[in-house]
Amino acid sequence: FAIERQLKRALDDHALEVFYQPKHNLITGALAGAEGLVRLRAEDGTIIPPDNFIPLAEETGLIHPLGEQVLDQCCAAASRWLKQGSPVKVGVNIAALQFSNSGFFDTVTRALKKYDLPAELLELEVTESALMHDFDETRNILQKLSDIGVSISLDDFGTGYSSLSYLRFFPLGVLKVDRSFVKDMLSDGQARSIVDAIIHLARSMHLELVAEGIETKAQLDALRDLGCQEGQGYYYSKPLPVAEFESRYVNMA
Ligand code: G
Ligand code: G
Ligand code: NA
Ligand code: MN
Repeated sequence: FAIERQLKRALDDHALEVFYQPKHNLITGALAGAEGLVRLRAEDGTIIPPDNFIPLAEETGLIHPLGEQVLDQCCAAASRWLKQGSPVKVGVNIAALQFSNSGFFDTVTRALKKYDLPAELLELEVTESALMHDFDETRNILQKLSDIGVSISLDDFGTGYSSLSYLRFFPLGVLKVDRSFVKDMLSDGQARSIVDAIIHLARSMHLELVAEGIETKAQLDALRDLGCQEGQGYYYSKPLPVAEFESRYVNMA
């Protein structure tokens, strides 16, 4: 109850925070994008992580205003960075239920317009379970978003229960290799083989590939050797408060 009350208050006050984790080009080290990750600040100032309130938001319907506010903040940030001379593509996590809202497409286009953000600088990160929700309706919405230039990435790839036919059915632009494979790939040949296979799959289907959860130089080197071009993880940076992300990555010239 305490968390629900604090979440409602944060939504009323538009006080949710979004942290940003950089995505990097693994070859050059250059910034390749950012993922927005929502945070709730408790009354005592501590940060409540999303695993503690996203499920609650889904049960109570608060996921809809939450999703809109996160999208709004991410578009505002990307637009500000663009105006400062740093185009950074921002990834926003979308919960399954958000697709069941018939206004979702309009919500996205309204946010782009509000901040004059080119659709190419927005990526929506969806999980396989989100896609399993309402197959045809979800595809229609994603197709319309893809048609206007928004890219769709499949998050936590390899861990869901879906089949590879999803890759044909949905208009995907990016696969994100789940961090469990990256975590184990140096000690477990099977995890390494799976990463290798996903890299080949992405390349032959002309999908971008992002490795998640890179924590060590050895993992970075192994991913690079296998031909992976982009990634994110604690090795580069944990998710950062927006001011810190800007001071580290955004050119203020
Ligand atoms: O930031 P952290 O690694 O603690 O995120 C935990 C989980 O919460 C991840 O699965 C992430 O995708 C999810 N998450 C973070 N921000 C959002 C958000 O804005 N919307 C939704 N639906 N999920 C989010
Ligand atoms: O489900 P999704 O991929 O959106 O989850 C992102 C989550 O992963 C966030 O909670 C983020 O804090 C976390 N994360 C980001 N980089 C790393 C990492 O290198 N190691 C671990 N263990 N978690 C990470
Ligand atoms: Na994500
Ligand atoms: Mn993920």
